[in-house]
Amino acid sequence: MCATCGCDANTSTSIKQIGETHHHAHHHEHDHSHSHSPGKTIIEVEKDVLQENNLLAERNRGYFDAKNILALNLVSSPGSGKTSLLERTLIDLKDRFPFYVIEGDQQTSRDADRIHATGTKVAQINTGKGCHLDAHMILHAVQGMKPIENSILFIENVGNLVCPAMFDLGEKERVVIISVTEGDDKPIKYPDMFHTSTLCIINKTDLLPYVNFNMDKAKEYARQVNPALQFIELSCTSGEGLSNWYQWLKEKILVPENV
Ligand SMILES: Nc1nc2c(ncn2[C@@H]2O[C@H](COP(=O)(O)OP(=O)(O)O)[C@@H](O)[C@H]2O)c(=O)[nH]1
Ligand SMILES: [Mg+2]
Repeated sequence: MCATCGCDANTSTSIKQIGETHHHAHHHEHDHSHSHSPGKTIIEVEKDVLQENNLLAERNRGYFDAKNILALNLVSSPGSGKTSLLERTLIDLKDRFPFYVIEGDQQTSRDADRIHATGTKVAQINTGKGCHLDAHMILHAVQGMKPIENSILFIENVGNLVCPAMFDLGEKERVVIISVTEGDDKPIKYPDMFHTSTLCIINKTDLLPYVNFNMDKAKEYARQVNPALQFIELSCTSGEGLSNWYQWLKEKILVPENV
């Protein structure tokens, strides 16, 4: 039981490498010693869970750095377009760079199937009742996936603007995606996610004429919680703005490009 957010991530997770016959179901429990005096227990368990996660995240980061793997953690609410962005990116850039994807959802391998269809190696993590990925899950998924050196690993987190903000996965950068149908006030309602991200992608700009979304206001709210946050407006459907995302990505990728 993950007491940090009350979800059941650590006892109900399964990891599946898509496109391989071997399925690895992973279940583990964390043992936390803590005091049961009133008002104290939750704080201590939360500290334990996050401390343990942070240690594993640093281990992942060391592994990624040593192998020059650019790990990006994509976070958003459900439906803002994380998988759509990955599909477009992989189709457009897969011949130039080696990509890997880890998909996180509570149930199903629907997103992993979409990624697999682009010809990209992908693992699906199902968190069961859990509402976020953690560093331990990434460690196991990467061990099964064995990404090569000088590659890019996209991690699509569980759709949720709250809990994934607390769990460092060992990524190099966190990319938060919002879509114009969600309302421009999300950055101040869910500040932690925007505070811990480097880049904010504002997706579905093709729908701007039909929805009440003030672009300047959304950015202003986001800058209130993170003055250094960068923005890219795009539409996965029309393709508008995708070149800016590819440019951002290429500046992060310290890997020779196959041209
Ligand atoms: N109109 C429009 N729809 C989009 C865009 N990007 C994604 N969608 C749609 O939004 C829905 C959710 O997208 P998906 O990629 O599954 O979101 P995820 O849950 O964040 O991975 C799907 O029906 C997509 O076709 C976009 O730029 N414009
Ligand atoms: Mg998705």
